[in-house]
Amino acid sequence: MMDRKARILLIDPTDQWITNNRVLKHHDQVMLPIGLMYLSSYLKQQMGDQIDVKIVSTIVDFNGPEDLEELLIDYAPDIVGVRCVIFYAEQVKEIVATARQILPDALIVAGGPNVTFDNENLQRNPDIDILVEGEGEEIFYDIVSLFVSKGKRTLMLRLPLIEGVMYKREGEVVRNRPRKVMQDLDRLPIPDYSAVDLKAYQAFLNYGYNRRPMGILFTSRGCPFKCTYCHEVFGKGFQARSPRNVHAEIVYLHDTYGIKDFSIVDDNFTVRKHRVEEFTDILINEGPKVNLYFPNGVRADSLNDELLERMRKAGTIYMTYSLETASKRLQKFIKKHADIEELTHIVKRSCDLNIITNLCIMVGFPTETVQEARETLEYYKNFDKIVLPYYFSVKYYPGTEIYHTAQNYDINIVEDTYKAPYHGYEFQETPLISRRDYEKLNQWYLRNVYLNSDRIKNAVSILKHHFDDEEIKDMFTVFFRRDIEDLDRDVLHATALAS
Ligand code: B12
Ligand code: SF4
Repeated sequence: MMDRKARILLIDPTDQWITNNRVLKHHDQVMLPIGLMYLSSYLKQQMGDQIDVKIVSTIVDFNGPEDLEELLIDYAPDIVGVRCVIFYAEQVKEIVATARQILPDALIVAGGPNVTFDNENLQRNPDIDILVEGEGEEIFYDIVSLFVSKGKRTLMLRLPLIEGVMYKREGEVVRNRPRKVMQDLDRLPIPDYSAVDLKAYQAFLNYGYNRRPMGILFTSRGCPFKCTYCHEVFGKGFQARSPRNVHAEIVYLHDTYGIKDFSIVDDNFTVRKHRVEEFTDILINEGPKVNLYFPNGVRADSLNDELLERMRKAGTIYMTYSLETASKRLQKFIKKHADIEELTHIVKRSCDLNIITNLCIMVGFPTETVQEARETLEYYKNFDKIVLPYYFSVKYYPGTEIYHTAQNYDINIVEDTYKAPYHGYEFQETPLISRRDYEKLNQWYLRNVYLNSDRIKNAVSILKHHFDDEEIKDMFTVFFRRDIEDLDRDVLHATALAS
């Protein structure tokens, strides 16, 4: 048993993602590290004052590697926990190596989506003691409580008894049985907002591209659909928190921190209509008055006019729909099975309700032809009020079905393409769509969709319902990757000239 509080440092590697530009660094989008905040609140609920937790996000809290070194020396954590997303694999490697060098005896644990899909992590990062797969709360608690009560040596010896971990034994990676996903999510405490500095996050753009303090809500885990390009961080079931439980979180964050803007980042929020109805009813009837954002792809075919209007009434101002492809053949092939007509209707309705409406499409699926890709891009002609007409290249992430079946379609996966941002130009070539084809499609899209002056004019007028001019300028600084000083001159007039 330790005779003082155990110090736990949790790190979210989040270097620049969108802007990739030091001058525009503060126009990068950063989300609160909600996964780590869940770990912290769960540990505090179970262990009370036996522990002290610090959470840092590298882009927010560090200006360079020396800041990490200083923190490791000053705080001297007993346990260092790192979240791994594939994009930051190199950053994770550096963080872990630095931690081991400065703190040779610390326990180093890694978790997060990339661990779940890439168990070579341990071979590549020998300084990691334990990898945690999938949901982390219960597993991390088992690890920390054993560490605190019995010390690192005993913990390492008892690892075979802990479900959901990977570790090395005599040079070999051992992967224990995975842990079952949590069924009753209502018993999870509210993520630990006391462990982060909300003000520091406001120096960056939040998940709605503004600088308001933003609460992040994860109201369900898992998704029952089987889209071939998608992950399975929380399994193929659907575990949902009750609407009352989610409402209590909103009230708490609103009353305690004055948060009025909330992003719901579930994989599939609308899968159970009655849950959405109950949740929106509670918010409409009991308040508080808040703005709801859905920045992840929502399936439009799980909505209808009535439900959408109810969501609007409950405060929804920002909706992102996921279509991915306008080809019915590919919808079937990628197992998305989205109803394209229904989506077209809901997206238009959403714009007419003055909701900031975004749509996601992707190009580069196995078997997709250039003609099909072009038809998907031309699908954007159905709309003239979309604020963010996203256009991504398909990323073949480890752990997904398209990754495992790529060789059946003669696709040689290039690691650099799936480690790149969705909106970068790194394209995974297929035998049917070359990089050159992709560049041409991209040019067509930029000219006809992204820089279309009518669309932008309409988008700005919808944005003005919810944001002030400064906030809209911030958004367009990201969209155009250059400083926007004057909305009329630098956005409306500039796009009119381009088209
Ligand atoms: C919101 C979101 C974003 C947001 C916020 C980014 C962020 N920091 O997460 C934005 C839009 C910025 C984003 C961007 C990207 N994202 Co994203 N994103 C998500 C999404 C939908 C939710 C993330 C989330 O908050 N989950 C909720 C919390 C509770 O879960 P969690 O963080 O995973 O934490 C739990 C466990 O993983 C574990 N855990 C996590 N860390 C640790 C650490 C330790 C020590 C332990 C013990 C446990 C542990 O315990 C936590 C509690 O249970 C996920 C999908 C998903 N369902 O998770 C994709 C996801 C994480 N994103 C993904 C990707 C690829 C990206 C991008 C790299 C895309 C790109 N190519 O540009 C960028 C990266 C940029 C960035 N800054 O991170 C992939 C990751 C795949 C992988 N193998 O790494 C996912 C899984 C989706 C997918 N396509 O498959 N994303
Ligand atoms: S893409 Fe969306 S609907 Fe498809 S499996 Fe992933 S989360 Fe579910």
